[in-house]
Amino acid sequence: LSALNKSAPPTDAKLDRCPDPPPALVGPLRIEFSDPVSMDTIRAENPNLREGGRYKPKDCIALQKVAIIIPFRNRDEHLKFWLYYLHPILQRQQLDYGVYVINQDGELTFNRAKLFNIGYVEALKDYDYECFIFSDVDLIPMDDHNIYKCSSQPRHLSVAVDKFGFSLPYTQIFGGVSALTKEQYLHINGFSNNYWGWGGEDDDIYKRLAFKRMFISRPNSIVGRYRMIVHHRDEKNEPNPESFNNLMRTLQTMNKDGANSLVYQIVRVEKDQLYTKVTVDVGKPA
Ligand code: NAG
Repeated sequence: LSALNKSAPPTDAKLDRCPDPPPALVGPLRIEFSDPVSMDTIRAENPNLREGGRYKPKDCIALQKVAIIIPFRNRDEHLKFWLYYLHPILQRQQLDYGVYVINQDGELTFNRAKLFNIGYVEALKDYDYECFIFSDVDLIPMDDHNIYKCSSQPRHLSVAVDKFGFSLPYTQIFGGVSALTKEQYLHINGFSNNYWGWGGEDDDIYKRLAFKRMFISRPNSIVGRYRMIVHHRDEKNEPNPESFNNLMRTLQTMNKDGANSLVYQIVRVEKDQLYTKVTVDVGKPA
């Protein structure tokens, strides 16, 4: 028996927790979108990913298990840049992570926050994630010290986007890229399912957090720099005329509109080396 024990391969239990901060970070990154990248190139450059866009460090135990949730429709070119830039960063950050692209099926009005709620549920079917990064597909961090993990307070990561002159457009903004632990997410009953079209759903999340007496943590505006891929407003994602009305009622509606009222249909689930893509029917405005 003791001979057997000696030859047993090392198990996870023998690994230490990964160091904080991660030792392989490089700092500022050059991000550009002039040359298109191919999926095969990205796959070849990320040989350590497992099916579904999953990764965990080999030599240490990751500090957090992180699901990255990307709401999506018809943005394949953006997704390629996102995967090309983010996978190497996330591996240097030594996270135990998975990438979930939540693809809204059909041509009806887009619903970003509902896609986030769906991503939360679908990711937890795979793994015991404890941190959720909610990210637009067109935002790429310019410094790998901007760690894609959660904090003791909800965290807003995209603090200095080039589109807004590398500064916050207003202090309560929670859109772009943000991070909530499972507990923080559940404490606010997830996000509203009732914001159809562009705008306001992120302000609703901010209000939920504020009503629950949480505050926003952020990296500084150097580490928090981002590039946004320039694009036109998508069809069927027009500015939502209801959003200001909805935002007046967040306090009254948040306990019945959110994670506890989420209804959707799965159309298909695809596992690629670089991501898990869940195509869903989110329905339409009531
Ligand atoms: C605000 C939008 C918000 C968006 C931000 C930055 C509303 C009520 N709020 O005006 O969703 O993230 O601009 O573009 O539309």
